Amino acid sequence: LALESELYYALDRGELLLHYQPQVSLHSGRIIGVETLIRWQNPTRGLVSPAKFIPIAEETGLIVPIGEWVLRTACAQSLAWQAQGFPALKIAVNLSARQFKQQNLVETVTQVLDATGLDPNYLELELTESLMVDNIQQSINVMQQLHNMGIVLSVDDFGTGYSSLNYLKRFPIHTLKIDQSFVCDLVVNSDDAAIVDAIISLAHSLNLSVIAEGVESQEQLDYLQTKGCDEVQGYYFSRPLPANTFTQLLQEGK
Ligand code: G
Ligand code: G
Ligand code: MN
Ligand code: NA
Repeated sequence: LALESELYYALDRGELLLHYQPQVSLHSGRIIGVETLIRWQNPTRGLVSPAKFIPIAEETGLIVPIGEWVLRTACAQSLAWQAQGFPALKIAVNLSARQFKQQNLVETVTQVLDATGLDPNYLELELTESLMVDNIQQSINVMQQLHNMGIVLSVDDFGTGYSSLNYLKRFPIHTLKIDQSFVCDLVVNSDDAAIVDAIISLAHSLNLSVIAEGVESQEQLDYLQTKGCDEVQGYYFSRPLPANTFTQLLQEGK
């Protein structure tokens, strides 16, 4: 069977699952958020990377039901952690272009929040730059509605897309996520270091919060801390984990 048709059944067959990666505040040193990352456990193919199947899901439109499942499952999981007595964490969910352009996106998100009972202030939606600048006025409109609901919006992979600083000012954005490609060689490559510095300064000048992705070493962490980066995320703290393993991580931090 082609990957595409297998993906079609994956959701029904319960082959899709979510991993969760902690986001750590550099101000408090505590876990304050979690990014939701989808995985596909296929019986014959094994673990299929989202880098491989998300583009197919986008092309076929399967991303719409899949994305809705991700959103619902992540919100429910977040609430389950709160019910277990852990401090409330913001839960970040990646939105792809196709989802963002759905006429009923705001309605879908509203329904999921109503159904799960999650406080919208704890939901963060990650958007990419290219997705936002495709139809500026429409994007601002949708983002403004989500923002008005209390949902937090962040720009994922920041610096790799079309960064128009003019648009950035007009979008109701809360956080810039520095792409991991800049963090990777931060310590050895002065260009990358300069870019990271610039993104942190830019974010703070615009009153935005900034999180660095792909942090794998103490040296990277030290650098980011010195430069005033607000949050970090990466293998240095934890890989993306299944829900039960993430629960253990929260338990250890208690
Ligand atoms: O976790 P990993 O590095 O394998 O993710 C690869 C890519 O897949 C990343 O760009 C990530 O943003 C994307 N991705 C992971 N989970 C989701 C999801 O639930 N929805 C969408 N649209 N993209 C996701
Ligand atoms: O596009 P997005 O930023 O959502 O994708 C995040 C991707 O980065 C996920 O696939 C996730 O598994 C991966 N990731 C998370 N932390 C690290 C890290 O420290 N190093 C590397 N190389 N990848 C990471
Ligand atoms: Mn992301
Ligand atoms: Na990213």
